[in-house]
Amino acid sequence: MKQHHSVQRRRLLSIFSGFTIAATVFTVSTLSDQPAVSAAPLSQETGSAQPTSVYTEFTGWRSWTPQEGWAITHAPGKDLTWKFVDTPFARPPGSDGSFAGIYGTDRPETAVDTSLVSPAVDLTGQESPVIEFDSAYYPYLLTGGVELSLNGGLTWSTAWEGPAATGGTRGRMTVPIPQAAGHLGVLVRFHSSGRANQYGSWSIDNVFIGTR
Ligand SMILES: [Ca+2]
Repeated sequence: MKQHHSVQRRRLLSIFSGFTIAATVFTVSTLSDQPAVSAAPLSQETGSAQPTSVYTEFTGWRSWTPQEGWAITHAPGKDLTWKFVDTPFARPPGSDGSFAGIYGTDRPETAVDTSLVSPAVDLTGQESPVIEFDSAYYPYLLTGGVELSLNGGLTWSTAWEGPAATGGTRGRMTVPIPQAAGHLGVLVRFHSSGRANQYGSWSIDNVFIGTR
């Protein structure tokens, strides 16, 4: 078992060169809770096994344990991260059961730089893919955005930026991602940074990636 883990880690690190620290977090959290088959969703080698869409309701997910090929990453020293909860507080419209959230009340005045990263999606043959998600976004000192990677997590580009509206923004978001059309191994991450305070939070549920 030990030997198997080390093999998986080397493979992930090679995919994530330039992204070493976050890749280590990903590897540890994934391998401790997931079967090995879903520990390498980012590899181009396994492209034929990538789903052509992802739909995740986070049902039954708890605390800091992602499932189904999702991962949580955070920058060193910044330890307020995404977590999975089932609570009325900050629940997005359209959400039920568990959802994913970041809450400044958990660690006020903490610096934040965390992402909830999707499994790799095969968008070859798709001309008009989208990302959809239910969102309750109250930024205050936080910022939030949805980012795309077309190279296994080496670089990311912004697909959606959380609006700076006073009082927050709630509802189902639809984000066209024509820049990812035709690509294999597309990764989507929900990235939040900034500082936590008692008002800032971002919650998401019912994430879809693919073509409707
Ligand atoms: Ca849910």
